[in-house]
Amino acid sequence: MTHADVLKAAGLSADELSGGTLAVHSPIDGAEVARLTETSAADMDAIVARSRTAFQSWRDLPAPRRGELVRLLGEELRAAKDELGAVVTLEAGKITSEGLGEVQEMIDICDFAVGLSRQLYGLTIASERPGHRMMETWHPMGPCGVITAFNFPVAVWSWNTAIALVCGNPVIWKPSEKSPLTAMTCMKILDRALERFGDDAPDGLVQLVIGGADVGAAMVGHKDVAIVSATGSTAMGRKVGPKVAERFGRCILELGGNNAMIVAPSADLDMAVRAIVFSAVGTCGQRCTSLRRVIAHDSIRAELVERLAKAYATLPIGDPRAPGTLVGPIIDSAARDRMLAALQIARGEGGTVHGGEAVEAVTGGAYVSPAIVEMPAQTDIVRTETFAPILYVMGYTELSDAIAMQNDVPQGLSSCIFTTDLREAETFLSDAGSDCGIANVNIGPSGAEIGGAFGGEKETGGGRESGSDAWKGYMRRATNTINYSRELPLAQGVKFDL
Ligand code: UN1
Repeated sequence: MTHADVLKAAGLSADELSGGTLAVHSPIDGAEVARLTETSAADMDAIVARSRTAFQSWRDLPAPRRGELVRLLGEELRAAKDELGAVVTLEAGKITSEGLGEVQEMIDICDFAVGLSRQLYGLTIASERPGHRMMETWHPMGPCGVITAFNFPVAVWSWNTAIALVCGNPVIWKPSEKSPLTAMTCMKILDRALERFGDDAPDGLVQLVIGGADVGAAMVGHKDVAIVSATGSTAMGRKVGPKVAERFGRCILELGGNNAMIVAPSADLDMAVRAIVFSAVGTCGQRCTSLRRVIAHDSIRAELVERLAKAYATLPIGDPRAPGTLVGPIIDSAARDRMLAALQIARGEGGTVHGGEAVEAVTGGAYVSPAIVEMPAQTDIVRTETFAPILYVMGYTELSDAIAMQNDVPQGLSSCIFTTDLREAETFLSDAGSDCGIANVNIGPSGAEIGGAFGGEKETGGGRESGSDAWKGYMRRATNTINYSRELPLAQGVKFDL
C-alpha cells in the first residue's frame, strides 16, 4: 500500500491533509505525506472555553454512562485496528506487529476504564465523634490537557483519555508535531463512538490541537486546564512542570527513562538474551522503557556480550512494513545524528562499540544498526538518555553494587533483574532495591501491560498513568463529614460554648 492508500483507508481525506503549514513526513522513506493546518495559540482561549462548557454537562452524567462511551471507543478501535496500526507504522516507523500492539494497548485501556467507570471508589473513615460519618469522595476536575510523544502516538493518548473521560473530564489533545496523522485518525474513530453514544456527549468533549511548542505552551499555561498530563522528554517536562505548578494546576509527568537490566550469575541466559534484544532494539530503541543499560555479573558478562553480538548481527533492519523486519527506521536523521554523536562520546569515555552505524535500507529514511557498547564504568554518556538503540554493557561482582549502579542515574522509570535466585530477586524489589516506578524479575523493562500503574521517579517526573489507582490523578478528592446527631461535638475535644 502506498502512504496515500494507508491514509485514505484510515478515513483521512486529501483535503484535510493539504493546504497547511505543518509538513508531516514518514520516517520509512522521508516522504512528505501531509501539510496540515495548525492550531493557533491565539485560539486556545476558545478551545479551553469549549472544553469547560463540555465539562459542565459531562460531569453530570453518571460515571457508568461515561464508561459506555469508552466501551464504544474500544469497539471502534477493535474494528479499526489494522487501519490505525498502519498509520502508526507510517508515521512512527514501527514494525507492523508493534503498530498493532499499540492499538491493542488502546483497546486494553478502554476495557480497563470501562470497569473503572463502575468503581471510582471512595472510603468511609472512622469518625471520633458520635453520630458522625466521615467519607472520601472523588469528583471530576475539568479539562485535561494531554501531550503525547511521537513514539507512542496513540496508546498514550488513550491511557489518558479513556481514564479522563470516565473520571468526568473533557480532553484537549496536543500530539507531537511528528505524529498528528495518527491523532487525526484517532479522532475519527472516536467520532464514530460518539455518534453511537448519542446526545449525552457534549460538543468539544475531546478536542485536538495540532502544532508545535507554542500551542502546547498556551494549553499548559491556561488556568482553566485543570490537569496537564505530559509524556515526552525530561527537557519538555522541565518546561511544563513549573508552568503548571506556577498556577497550582495538576500535572502528570511521564518523562525520560534510562532503564537497566541486572543479569545475575544464575540468570537463564537464553531468556535474558531474548528479553534484551526485544527491549533494546524494539521500536528502534525509542520507547521510554527501552533497555539502555545491562549490568552483567562478571562471571557471565563475556558470554552474554558474545551472544548478544551474535543476535544483533542477524537483526533484520529495514522497511517496517515488510514481514520479518524487526528494526524499522529511527524517527528522523536528527535522531540518527544524536545516536552517532552519543556513540562517539562513548568511545571517548572508554567504550567499545559494536554496530551503531547508519544503514542504507529504504532511500530517504534514517536507518541504523543497533549498538552494543561495552563500557568500563557508568560514565556521563551512560547516564544520559539517548533516544536510540544504544545498549551500554557494564560489569559487577556484588549485587549491592549492581543495584547502586542501576539507581545511580537521574531517571527512574523501568528496571529489571534476571536471576533464578529468590534472595536476589526479592532484594531487587525491596525498599533497598530498584528505585524505579517499574521493577521486574525475569522480564525486560519495556512492554508493560495495562493494569499496572505506569510511570517513574526522579527525572521521569513521578506521574502514574494507565493502571492501578492512576485514575486518582484525574479526580479531586473531597473529605466529607456528616453529622446525623443532635449535638455539635468538636474534634480533638475542643470546647467552644457560647
Ligand atoms: C512510552 O514509551 O512512552 O511499556 C510508553 C511499554 C509500553 C508503553 C511505553 N507499554 O513499553
